[in-house]
Amino acid sequence: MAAENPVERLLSLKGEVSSLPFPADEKELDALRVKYLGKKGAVSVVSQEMRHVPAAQKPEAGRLLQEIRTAVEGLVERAETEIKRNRVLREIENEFFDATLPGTAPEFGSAHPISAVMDEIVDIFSGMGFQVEEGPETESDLYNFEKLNFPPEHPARDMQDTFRLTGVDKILRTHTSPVQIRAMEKYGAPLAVIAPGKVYRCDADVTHSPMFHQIEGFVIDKDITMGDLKGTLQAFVRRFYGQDAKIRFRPSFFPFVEPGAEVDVSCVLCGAKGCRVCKNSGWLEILGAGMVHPNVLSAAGVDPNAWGGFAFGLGIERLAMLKYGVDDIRLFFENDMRFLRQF
Ligand code: FA5
Repeated sequence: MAAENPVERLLSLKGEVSSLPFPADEKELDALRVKYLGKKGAVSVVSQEMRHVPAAQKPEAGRLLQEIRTAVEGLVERAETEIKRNRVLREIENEFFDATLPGTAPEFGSAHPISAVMDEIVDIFSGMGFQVEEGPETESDLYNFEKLNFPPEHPARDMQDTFRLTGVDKILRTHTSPVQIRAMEKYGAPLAVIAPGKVYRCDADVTHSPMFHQIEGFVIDKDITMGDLKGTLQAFVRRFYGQDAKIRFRPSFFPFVEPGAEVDVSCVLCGAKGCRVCKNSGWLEILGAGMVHPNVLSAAGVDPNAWGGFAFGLGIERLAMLKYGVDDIRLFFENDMRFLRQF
């Protein structure tokens, strides 16, 4: 441009650009883009040469350059839109759509057996007058252990292999019993509560899973006896497994009850004759229970001299295993459709 009159050169480029044909397809559009806007394209070249334009002609040259650039960019943009629109129209024309073809039927799902068993148990206890409460799955040591009468450093804490969270002073709750404290603190006495939920323990084999479900149940009132506990559990088991189901209490220890018991149900799969699931004993342990310890009532702000109560904690997977004859707890969590479809 330095040799020619720059303004004339720009004027001729402007003339050329204003009569450019409209690109018919992507190939022509690309060629146009490269020819004018590419690194070595006409517009780029004249832009670089602007520095050689004499000062007096600079304003005129700058304006012309801007007009040229706007014209080319505008053409490219209109061509892009038009070409894209034509492509879509062609696709629609070529597409065949038969609205009379049958659709794909959606697969019907059903509740997971653990959810179904939980719902059924909650229904049974709701019918007896228990209210449903929930508590947090990440718990403090205070609610999971201390207020439940587990003294600090007491070996009873080892009974429940605890997952501790790093960086915060929290654990994953090992049982639903902390909801006893939370509910008593919230409502006081008298009270009848069931608390379903997930619990976690570092434990895994055919009858133990690191995440499993419990339902806590407890009643706080005046003159509550072990007979009330037994009657409530017997009524529940009959509703859940049928009229022939029996329960038996075995003495056991939990720091938050006194006396404490483990409760077995007669094996409904073999009619208590002995089978693989009940390990030929005719009985299967399904829950822990007992009379609420006075220290627990005090820790939750309930006067142990005025009130008493019973509590129990059911393992849902165990109840489901017995109900459906499942002999490996892990089947519930593997999500194998061949297993789940049976329910
Ligand atoms: C407790 O968790 C007590 N909180 C229960 C309780 C509540 C006692 C109120 C007294 C009063 P335990 O650790 O035994 O107790 O667990 C209760 C039930 O959960 C067991 O009977 C069993 O059915 C189930 N269970 C325990 N560990 C596992 C596990 N790893 N996987 C699946 N089920 C389990």
